[in-house]
Amino acid sequence: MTLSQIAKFILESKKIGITYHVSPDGDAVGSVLALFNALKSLNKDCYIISKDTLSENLKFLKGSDEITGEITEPVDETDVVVVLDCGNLERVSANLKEFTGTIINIDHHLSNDKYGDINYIDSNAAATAEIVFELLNLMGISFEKEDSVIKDIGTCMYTSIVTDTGAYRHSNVTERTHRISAVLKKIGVDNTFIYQSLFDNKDFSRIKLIGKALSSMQLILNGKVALLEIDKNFTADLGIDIGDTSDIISYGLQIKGVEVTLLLKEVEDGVKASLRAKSYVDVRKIAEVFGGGGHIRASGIKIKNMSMEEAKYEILNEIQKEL
Ligand SMILES: [Mn+2]
Repeated sequence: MTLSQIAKFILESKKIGITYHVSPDGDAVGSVLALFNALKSLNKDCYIISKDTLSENLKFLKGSDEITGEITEPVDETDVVVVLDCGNLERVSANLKEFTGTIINIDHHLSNDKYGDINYIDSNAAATAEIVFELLNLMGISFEKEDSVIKDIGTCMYTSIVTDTGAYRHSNVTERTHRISAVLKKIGVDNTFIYQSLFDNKDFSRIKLIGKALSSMQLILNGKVALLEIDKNFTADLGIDIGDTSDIISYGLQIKGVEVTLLLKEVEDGVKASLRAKSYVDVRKIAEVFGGGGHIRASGIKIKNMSMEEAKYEILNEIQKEL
């Protein structure tokens, strides 16, 4: 189905659930809230499904108070569920097992499983919000005039783009990314406010935690790999959960000569690994060896029933092959 047909299909639906991937990041949340606010402005019956609650730094987005973590499956009479920014069914932040309506899967992950009844995957999009921007245009939402509704929708999408491009520094940025950003800037979206809300808004304890993580960082494989290991006891003395680690892992790539950063986090039933590459290693390929996925320069893995030591050995072995 073309995006234009998908736009029409959504507009012809009666009750629309919208969801994203578990542990939603700025792209997931921004994309979902952009679509939610847009459909509301068109007087459509829609709502957000989310097993997750939101991190504090995303609560400035319009509609974020709708995300309570309490609606975890489609409500009665829902005919369509739109899943945004999620590569596979296991990672959807909604229980869709009993759902008999239509699942629309809109995403930009190259490793997307095409689990929807309708799938629209554009891996050239730096953020899922780039696809949502086109979808909303096709729904007749105008980004010409500056009003508060359209500015709120734009703020959601700009947040998505800033998040997934590392504030425009990653190689996924295209001419389209800047063109959409320019349109959003023109309708009054406040880029400084968004950046500061997202990144310059941390608790002091978070900075201390980053410091602790960085002080244990190691450089290995001839200085090409930065390794961060976070075991279960890591935050015990700080009394806080480590949560999302994307801010921590990005430090590894700031080091001269480093190509890959590997962050290992010990969890209840195994190990979570995050990988980032600077310029040539395909970390999505490495993640797929272990059943994970993501993007070429940013990917993730969840390995069950494996110790940190084993996971480290296995993943570093794969990284070494690509260096
Ligand atoms: Mn994304």
